[in-house]
Amino acid sequence: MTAPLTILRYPDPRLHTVAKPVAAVDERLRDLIDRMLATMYEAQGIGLAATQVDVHERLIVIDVSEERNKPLVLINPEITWASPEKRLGEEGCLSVPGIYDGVERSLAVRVRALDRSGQEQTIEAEGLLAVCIQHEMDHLTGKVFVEYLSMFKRGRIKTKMLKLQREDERHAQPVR
Ligand code: GNR
Ligand code: NI
Repeated sequence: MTAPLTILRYPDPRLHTVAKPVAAVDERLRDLIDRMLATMYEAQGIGLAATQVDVHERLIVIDVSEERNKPLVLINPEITWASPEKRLGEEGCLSVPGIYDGVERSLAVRVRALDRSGQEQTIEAEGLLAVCIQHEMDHLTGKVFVEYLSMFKRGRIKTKMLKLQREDERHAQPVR
């Protein structure tokens, strides 16, 4: 059984936690990976960082394939190179549902990480994968993409998210 996890929503302060390195690639970690993948696929996202499910370890899952069948697992990822050339692209985040805005990112990155068997892998990425890797790496250091936007836009987003949250709570009254 791979039960999906709850995704933290901005402005939850736990999204600003800095993740610690994963200590061991073991059964516990592989179970967490499977649950994160299930969570990402269910939410129809292209990536998910452990921070978003309130686990503060350096772990990311990604799938940018159309067919949703090419999972990438990055454990203790480090960006070893980022192209100086940048590009403004539209981003969204499962922790900030319904909000999309432009963020400048490196066009290409090289990332070194362990895979789910604990083997070191190096990934060279460009396009959507490069954007996604940079977005997920930010989550691991407690950064959400809206922090790149103006204070004005961020304030508006925060208000909208809190309102949405209150509405959710109102609709989720237990039946008695
Ligand atoms: O599903 C997601 N889509 C997306 C689109 C553009 C740039 C980044 C992303 S990542 C996001 C999933 C997510 O919130 N990952 O942290
Ligand atoms: Ni995100």
